[in-house]
Amino acid sequence: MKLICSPISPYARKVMMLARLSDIKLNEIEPEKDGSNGYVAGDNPLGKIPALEWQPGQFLFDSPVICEYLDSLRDEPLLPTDGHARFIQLWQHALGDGLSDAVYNYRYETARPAKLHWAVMIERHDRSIRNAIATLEKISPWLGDAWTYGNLAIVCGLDYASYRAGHFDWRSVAPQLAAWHTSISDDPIWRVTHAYEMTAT
Ligand SMILES: N[C@@H](CCC(=O)N[C@@H](CS)C(=O)NCC(=O)O)C(=O)O
Repeated sequence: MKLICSPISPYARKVMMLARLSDIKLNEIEPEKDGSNGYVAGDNPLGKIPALEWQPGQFLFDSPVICEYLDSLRDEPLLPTDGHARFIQLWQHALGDGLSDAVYNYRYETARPAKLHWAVMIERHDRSIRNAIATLEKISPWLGDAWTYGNLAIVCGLDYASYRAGHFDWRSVAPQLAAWHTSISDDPIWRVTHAYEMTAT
């Protein structure tokens, strides 16, 4: 299967990690952006990555949908079928993705020329980043040391925050979360998909 992706995208990286974790070999293709159309290579009408060609010429998106699909191919899916445990994982996954969303939005607000900055929106996204970190710090004792459905999104969100929202040193306000992140990141799957040092600008 072809995956249109880049490890810089926390959403795509999450999919790349799950595929490696599940021994699913994907043909990973890094697309070029096409102006205001975004990424067109994946035939995603929204112009975004990741997109997975799961049937010839048919692409799945967005990343939670791709993750559920890949997870369903596993002998033992990460996402529990049982109601409560399942929704805890989906909630954690959404929190990790939500952190990535806030960082992404913050980044694009602050990347504009200074005269176009909209202080209210910058503060709005910054607030979401800080609140997501505060919530993650509270739940960090329960996250566990395995790659769960939720943990994949949370780790990708945290790394993306370090990369694109460096104005906020989340480790200094969330020491338990920082310790958890350090221990779960000591893993080849984390290392081979971590592209930020090479490309940081
Ligand atoms: N909710 C989507 C978000 C995907 C997304 O925003 N991807 C960004 C890369 S990090 C993108 O493709 N941006 C290109 C654009 O919007 O032009 C998902 O989970 O897949």
